[in-house]
Amino acid sequence: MCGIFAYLNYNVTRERRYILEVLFNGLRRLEYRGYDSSGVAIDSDLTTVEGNRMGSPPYDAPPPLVFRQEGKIESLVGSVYSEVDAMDINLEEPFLIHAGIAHTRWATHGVPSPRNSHPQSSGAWDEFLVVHNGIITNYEVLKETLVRHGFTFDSETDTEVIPKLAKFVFDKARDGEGMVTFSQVVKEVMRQLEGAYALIFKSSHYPNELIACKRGSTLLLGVKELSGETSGTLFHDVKALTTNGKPKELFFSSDLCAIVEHTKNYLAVEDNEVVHIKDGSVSILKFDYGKEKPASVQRALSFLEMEVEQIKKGKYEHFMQKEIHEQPHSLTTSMRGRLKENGVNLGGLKDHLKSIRHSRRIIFIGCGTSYNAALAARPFVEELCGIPVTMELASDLLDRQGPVYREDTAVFVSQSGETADTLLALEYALENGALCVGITNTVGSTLARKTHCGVHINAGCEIGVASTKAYTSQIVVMAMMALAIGSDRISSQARREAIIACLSDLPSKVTDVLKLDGEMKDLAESLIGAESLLVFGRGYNYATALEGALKVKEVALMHSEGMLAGEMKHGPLALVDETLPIIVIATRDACFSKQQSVIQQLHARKGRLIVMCSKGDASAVCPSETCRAIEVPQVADCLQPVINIVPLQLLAYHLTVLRGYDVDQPRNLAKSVTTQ
Ligand code: UD2
Ligand code: GLU
Ligand code: MG
Repeated sequence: MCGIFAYLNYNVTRERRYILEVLFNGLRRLEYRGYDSSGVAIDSDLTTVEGNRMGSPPYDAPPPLVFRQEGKIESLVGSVYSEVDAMDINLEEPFLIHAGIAHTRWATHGVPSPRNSHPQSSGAWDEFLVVHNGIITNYEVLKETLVRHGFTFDSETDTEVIPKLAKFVFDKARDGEGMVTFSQVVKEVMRQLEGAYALIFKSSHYPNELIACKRGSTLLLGVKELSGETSGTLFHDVKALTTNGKPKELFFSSDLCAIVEHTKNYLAVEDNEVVHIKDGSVSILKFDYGKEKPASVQRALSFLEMEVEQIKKGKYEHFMQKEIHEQPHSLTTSMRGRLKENGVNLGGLKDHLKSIRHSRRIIFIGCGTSYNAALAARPFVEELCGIPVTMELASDLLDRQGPVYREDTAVFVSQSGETADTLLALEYALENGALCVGITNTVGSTLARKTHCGVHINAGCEIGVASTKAYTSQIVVMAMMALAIGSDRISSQARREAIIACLSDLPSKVTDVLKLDGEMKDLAESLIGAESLLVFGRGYNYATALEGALKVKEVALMHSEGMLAGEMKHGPLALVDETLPIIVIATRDACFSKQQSVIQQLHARKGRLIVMCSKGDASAVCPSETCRAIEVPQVADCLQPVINIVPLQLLAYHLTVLRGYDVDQPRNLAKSVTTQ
């Protein structure tokens, strides 16, 4: 949901057109997260502006150009170029230094409209502009105060109080002492704000400067040095980037996907830090609101291990399709360097294994697909670790305020690491003293930072809103986690070795199952008109049933339910007739014969059956000619969910395309659900 992108070039000449394109491209990279409107702000020059506005600005620097639009980014791009043309603004004008900001909005306060889009403004002349991700919870009180001081509000957003507050603070300080720095203004603004947010400020009182700060939401700084000298250095001090006049480009974004094509050197801004870019140098002040004086902090840049190809579609039509087909590769990278012949090595957990083994219970906490991945992991975690595992949907745990104890290990699963409900549950578990472990795909995410320890799944950037490769990598990472926790149990050594052998072979087995693509397209064609779809699974594949049904629901916009086959007779059987398609997962494992009996019972009630079975089993499991079979390669029972989900992902994908819906950005859904 929602995104921030900012671009500052320092001592390197960039034309206005180039700057705009960098900003637009940044927004395009954020598009997959979901949004409903967008906007940008860049600099003008006095001559162009005076021709178009009355009066003169209350300061020397020219006011910025602000463009906001509802709908897709391309509609913003189109309107910017036509407005620029109408205003006779020179797109070839060069800037040796320039600070531009951009935003994709996911409306929380006020309908999607140009007026409510960001950048939000301090008022006439746009002295302060702000782009914001998140929610300001005390905006009503702040608004009342500002209105009393003569401010008038143009939008319905919570955000608008921020630039207005900045102007208020600025005016007051200037009337008093005369001088106030940009970071002092923002520090004072931040002191007043409550809620979760990431912010970028641009101001014509501080030309060519940017300020970024955050609390809760994610914000990253990318640094690209253009003088060959320091390139190739993976880590350097931000301080080293100060004072020298070397040409560089700086980027802020809420998402590494928007930064990776420019630079791999980045820094994750932390809560209560105010990051100030001035004269091309970066300084960071950290506020401890108990104390008066902020402390200046030194931080090292991290090196991003992500390839640019990951954010492009390549030969595929859609990101979801690409990500499904990428799974042999993403699973390989998830396991890289972590599998040993007779054990696993998870750098992020090794110092905590002892405490986890001593915990009384493991609680898996997640939402949506991540919850399903944890559910797929539950049986083998229980088996290999001998610790009871309970499952929690994050929102439900919070609603109930369910008991969490110091003796618990709480494992939080989230692809983005920013899922609001999961993060709130994390806070709750931390307060209750549990050991908190994260499983996430996003380095630098809030989840990765706030958990005591964890494992990055390293599946690569996932752009399709419907999670596919992250799901299979999450399961594989949790399998490795179970192997690591259970590694002190001598009795299960042989079982662990068999699972490890199977893990190394898993990517090639996924390559095999992907060959079902054509068959799944064919199956999708036969289901286009269906109103509903049921998926029955049990044991290791209960999660597969839930996740398969979720995929169909999410992208193909078809009603679909995953069900525990053991519950069939307690209700769902009433739905069965000749028209309702039912997928039964009956691959070989300890539940196989029970699933055979489920198939028989559904057949007896003339159910429209589709059976997923192990290779070679089709004729044995299909009770009639009309029953379709999906034959999949067989792997170790506990890893079978990684294989079995793939045909269902393909089915959901093809159903969506055939039904004519948007695969990568399904209706009403966002990639990272960053609000409650
Ligand atoms: C780390 C490096 C990897 C490579 C490798 C070499 C990072 C991000 N990873 O991978 O690039 O150099 O070492 O051995 O630099 N963590 C949490 N919560 C989470 C996820 C992770 O606290 O939700 C912590 C984890 O406990 C560890 C750190 O983050 O301290 C990195 O985790 P990882 O899984 O990337 O660790 P590793 O050793 O595989
Ligand atoms: N709460 C703000 C608004 O509704 C920001 C939403 C966002 O994160 O995009 O404008
Ligand atoms: Mg999801």
